[in-house]
Amino acid sequence: MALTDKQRVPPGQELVTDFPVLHAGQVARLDRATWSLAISGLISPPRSVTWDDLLALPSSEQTCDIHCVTGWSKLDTRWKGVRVTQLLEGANVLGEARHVVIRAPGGWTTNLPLTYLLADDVLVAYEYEGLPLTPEHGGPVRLLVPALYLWKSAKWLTGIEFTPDQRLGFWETRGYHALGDPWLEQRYS
Ligand SMILES: Nc1nc2c(c(=O)[nH]1)N[C@H]1C(S)=C(S)[C@@H](COP(=O)(O)O)O[C@H]1N2
Ligand SMILES: [Mo]
Repeated sequence: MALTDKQRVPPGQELVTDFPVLHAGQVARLDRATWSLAISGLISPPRSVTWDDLLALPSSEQTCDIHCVTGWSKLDTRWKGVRVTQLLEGANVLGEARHVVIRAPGGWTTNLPLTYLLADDVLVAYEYEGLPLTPEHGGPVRLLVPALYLWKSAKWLTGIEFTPDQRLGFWETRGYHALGDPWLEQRYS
């Protein structure tokens, strides 16, 4: 049975119809021609994925709900990109890998348990609502992790590092929850 809109909104959240822009610091202006995504750490082989590499991979479209820790949720957002599982196909994530550090420019990071990164709905996204992702929303390429608060969905994605241990990221070291499940209202630690 389909959920009602109300059932799709986690506790303490309000629906919005606009798309707020939120981040620490300045909007990063990354050029597709020079952008690359470093896949490193406990993975064999490590790789650098260019814009052309990414476009050459099978793409996926996905509609999902997003939830920001500041209290807004947005239903039925439509994205296109490459599933992380697709991106990592053929690579060998080493047995000791349990967590990942997600990197963006300026030293910004966020952390995820490996299992959350490898979920089916996690996308390396480059289109939003049928248009190239704007710099304000993380273009050319951002991570999309629908199961967690939106701060885990790194804008201007430049790195995924596989680690044995949890390494708290930018917001997580500033008091945000290490995991950030909106259904459990894991806002702060
Ligand atoms: N690189 C980077 N990504 C980031 C952030 C940031 O500060 N830097 N902020 C996060 C936060 S707190 C939120 S709520 C979402 C907002 O995404 P939006 O601006 O597309 O709504 O981006 C996340 N991704
Ligand atoms: Mo946020």
